[in-house]
Amino acid sequence: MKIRYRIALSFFLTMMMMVKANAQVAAPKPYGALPSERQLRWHETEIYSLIHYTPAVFQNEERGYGDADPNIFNPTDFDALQIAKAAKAGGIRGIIYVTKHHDGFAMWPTKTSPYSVKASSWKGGKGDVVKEFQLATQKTGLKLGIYCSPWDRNNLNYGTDAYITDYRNQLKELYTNYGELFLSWHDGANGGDGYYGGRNEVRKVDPATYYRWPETWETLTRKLQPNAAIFSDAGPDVRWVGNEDGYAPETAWATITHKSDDGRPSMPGFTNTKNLGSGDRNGIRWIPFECDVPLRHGWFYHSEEDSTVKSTDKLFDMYCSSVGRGGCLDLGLAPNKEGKLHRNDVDTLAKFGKLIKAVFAKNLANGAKITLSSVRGGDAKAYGTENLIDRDRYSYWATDDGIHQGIAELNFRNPVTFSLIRLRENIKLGQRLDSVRVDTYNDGKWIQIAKATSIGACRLIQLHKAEIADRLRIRVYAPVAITLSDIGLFLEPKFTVSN
Ligand code: FUL
Repeated sequence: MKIRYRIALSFFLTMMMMVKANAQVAAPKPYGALPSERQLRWHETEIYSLIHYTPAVFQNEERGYGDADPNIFNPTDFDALQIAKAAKAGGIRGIIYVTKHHDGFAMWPTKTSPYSVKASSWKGGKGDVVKEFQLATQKTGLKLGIYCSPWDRNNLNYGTDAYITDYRNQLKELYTNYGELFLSWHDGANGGDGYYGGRNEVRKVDPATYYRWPETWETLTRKLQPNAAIFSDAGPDVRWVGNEDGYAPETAWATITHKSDDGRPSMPGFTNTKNLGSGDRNGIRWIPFECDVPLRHGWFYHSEEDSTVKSTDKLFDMYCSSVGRGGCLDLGLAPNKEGKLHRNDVDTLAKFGKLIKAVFAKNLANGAKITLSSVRGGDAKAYGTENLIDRDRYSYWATDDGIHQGIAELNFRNPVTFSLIRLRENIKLGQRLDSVRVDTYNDGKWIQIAKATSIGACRLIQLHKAEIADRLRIRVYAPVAITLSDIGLFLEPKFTVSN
């Protein structure tokens, strides 16, 4: 009996699967450059934090020269968990620890250089800050990434091949001993004055060739950390937005065609920065941007900057102009000499986290009856309205191949009040949409209240005032079949206060 029942059940399930497979109209062909799996995971991360904590804090500097006595690094109560918990409360999903800044001091006991935590009296030379961040991220469920500065103002060999060997060995240690990394962060600081083993001189390198980045990434990063996205101004997975203010331009495509000024391939610190922010419509590579900005004035802690912690309103604005323009927000955190985040930073992060939760708690579009101008192959289940309001970033509304414009109309039983519109594309199918227009229906006519280009992974349109509507339409335009994954309408708490 039992067996017969099982056979019947599996027959039924197989039939159901076949029916479903037959009913499904083929998905639209992907358009243009596409994100890799590791880039998809990166997009989903949305907010992460670069953490600067090296001897520079104890010198009250933003850039150590490379000659600090290792004993200067001596936090009285370093607490990676306090930092990770505060970050998590702020809605941050990953941290990137600066394992070595330009001063060359390694925050883990590297075998490549005597200039590291091993040489300090902190924890009797047995400490490992990178390990402590790894454990703290594991406990709090955050992702971990690393930044190991290629410019090293301490190393005698900086500028020669011998240093590249050291640098690669440093990456190897970091890629091997600290678990899975979500991001390998690289910048374009390429030499200048420094201690350099006591030579105290200026060293310049050719940024296009010195580091041999493609080889490093291929032989180390991709092999040892295949899921880590690689960030630098030139990509290859994530590009710099071109400023450290936390804002992407209004139009910012995830695709870009990089150029360097002299025609050689672009490298970190050797990229034409003109289109870093905007990207290029139909650019040849999918290299979305991150907006890096410190929570306080500087990247490192300075007590005199305790009052410069950004306000939650400012942070929310930056969130809308980074994540809300299809990128990620990389919010710099700066632990103090004690080894913790100052209470001003902790409080602000907590408030910001609460604000984000409150804003996105309720998608008002959920209450709407949605009508679509057309649905791909008439297959409402696969490509219809439900896909627009579920929480799945990759389910979507689609039109037939020949249809390059579409309208989604939302009708509400009672008028809704909103101040923020969220749209997403299913980026697995590329960045298809050219533009979008949003209208509300008032006094017998449609009135345009917002428009945007570059939608991508996420587009937040801040209206800066509350709109009230019982009918709203979203018009989308593309050079290929329309696809749209998400419609969200939200109200920022500041607009709920009625006078
Ligand atoms: C830059 C560095 O020069 C700064 O010191 C800081 O680390 C910032 C995040 O990246 O390239």
